[in-house]
Amino acid sequence: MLTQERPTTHRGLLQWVDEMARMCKPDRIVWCDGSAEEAKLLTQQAVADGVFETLNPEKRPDSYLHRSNPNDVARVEELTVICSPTKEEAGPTNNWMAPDEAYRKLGAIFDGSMKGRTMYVVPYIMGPAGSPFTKVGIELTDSIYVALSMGKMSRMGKVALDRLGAGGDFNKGLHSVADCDPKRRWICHFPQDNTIWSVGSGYGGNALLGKKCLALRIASTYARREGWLAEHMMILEATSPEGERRYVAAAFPSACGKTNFAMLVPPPLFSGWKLRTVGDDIAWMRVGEDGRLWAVNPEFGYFGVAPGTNMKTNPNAMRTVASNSFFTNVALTADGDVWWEGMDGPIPEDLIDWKGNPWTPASGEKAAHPNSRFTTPMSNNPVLSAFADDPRGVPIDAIIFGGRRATTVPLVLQSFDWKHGVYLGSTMGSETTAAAAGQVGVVRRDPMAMLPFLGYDMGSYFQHWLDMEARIPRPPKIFMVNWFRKGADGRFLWPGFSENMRVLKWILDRSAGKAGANETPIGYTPRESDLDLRELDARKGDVAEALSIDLPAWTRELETQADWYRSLGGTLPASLESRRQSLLEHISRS
Ligand code: GTP
Ligand code: SPV
Ligand code: MN
Repeated sequence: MLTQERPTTHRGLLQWVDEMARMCKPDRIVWCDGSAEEAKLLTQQAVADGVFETLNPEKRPDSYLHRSNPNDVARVEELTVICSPTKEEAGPTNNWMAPDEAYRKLGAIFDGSMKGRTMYVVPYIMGPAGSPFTKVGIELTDSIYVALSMGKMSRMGKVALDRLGAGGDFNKGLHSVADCDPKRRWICHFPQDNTIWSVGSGYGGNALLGKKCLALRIASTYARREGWLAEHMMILEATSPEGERRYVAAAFPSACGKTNFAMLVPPPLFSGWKLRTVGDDIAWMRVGEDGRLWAVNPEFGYFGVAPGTNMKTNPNAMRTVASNSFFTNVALTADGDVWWEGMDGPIPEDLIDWKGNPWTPASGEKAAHPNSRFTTPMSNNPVLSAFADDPRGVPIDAIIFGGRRATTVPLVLQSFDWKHGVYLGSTMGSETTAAAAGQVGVVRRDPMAMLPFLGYDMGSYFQHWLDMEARIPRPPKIFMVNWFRKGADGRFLWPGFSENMRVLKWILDRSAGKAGANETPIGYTPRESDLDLRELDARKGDVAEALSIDLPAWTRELETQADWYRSLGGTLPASLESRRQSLLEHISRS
């Protein structure tokens, strides 16, 4: 219920809310309790305010369209800052600002930014209720869209205040859309204060502070200190026809296939397999008493890429967003439903594009923004794992790194050992996507898919990964995949999506010491005969090309990795650079 009563006796929380309200000067303060009645009232308010457009209740029950400011459609990496006490702690891959300067600079923008608006106090937990993994956050926001989205994406409201109690520690998140001016937009993280200040954007990872800001940037600093891992990884459960249940965690950069992989539907040949989603974006992993690495998904919902999602590529996502979902920057059909590029069927007539203008295919622009997204609770997912909410998490058998690489990187590669796996993750490259503002399609290093999400120095992060080996008596095996390799004519060599099951099966078999492989200078790859390729619809020669290792191309790849490693400065673990050199020598001898 909307109430002016303050539903907590936590003095630190009450004082902080008062202090932030004195700065931002909202007209009203509303404490969110996360109840269904509250969500209903806030949604009605959002519709009345024009923040949401109600979709056709027959086609898309309980669902709403949101159009963001056209200048505010993706994460902004240049404006994302780690405000640790020293620049060295943020490291060479992060933007850094001195903490007092950042508080001053953003404070000036926050000052009076909520005049005439409501400040929502949004308590939430990241992680299952009752889990030792779980962290509490409070987000103060003047965006009703953000408050409602946090209700879908996290366990929000009373559950968090209950967990916090009268004196527990919590992440202090302050968010205001302010005037949504890109020149006054900043996403600042203060790991030493467990604080996030985000201003000038209402979009996804910039504004839903539990997600990338807390669960990755801030959590990664805790993870390093406390000996665990906070990673940009999906978590997938796979039960074989024999009933063996196994788990993989996969780190692919933004818009490179995590949600799709997390909801994979096996092809008919593998119909005896049961695949279930644990998480689609973030994994927190700790060493369990049994010596294995256990993972939880700290989120409660999915903020997924809409374009390209259809009944063939990701039927489970289509079913997940069939109702009770928000859609941001997609197109609107004449009968009040949503549409995006790549959806099933013919292009509907009389579409309204993501900016709210009439659209036809002749207009030469996309109807849905390439980074348009759905927001939906995981409880909608028809293939949700029974363990998605388990406070203990799930034990990981294989870690998979993957990027979007048109050339060089084979369909799948197994590392020789943990250290080599860390090397593969640390040198991962991927073509940039629409998930972040800036140029799309240029290859950049995105180690462990964490370049935009690490809260501290990159070299120290690699050392932390290396150090984890000694802490995990029964470590997962480490693999690398690339669904995106292209032939000379520019088409994908591997059909991807449900066919990725064939690669997953090899990965699971290898992790169990079963399937065969070819030992190459850069790692183990399957021969065609090691993969189950029966009934695969692929052009002759394509799979062999997707699997192939082009040693001259790998020589160039390893040589360019030298610049990347050099750019990381003195904290780069020496063993990684020597690994790179020995791999180069290995290639030249072979
Ligand atoms: P974020 O939410 O930004 O972290 O993205 P994500 O990693 O979850 O990516 P997602 O699964 O949403 O996929 C992004 C894009 O990649 C979509 O357009 C998909 O259609 C496409 N994609 C996913 N899997 C495959 C695949 O196996 N092959 C090909 N060719 N495309 C894929
Ligand atoms: C990503 O960019 O990796 C996302 C979307 O998952 S956002 O929440 O905007 O970060
Ligand atoms: Mn992501």
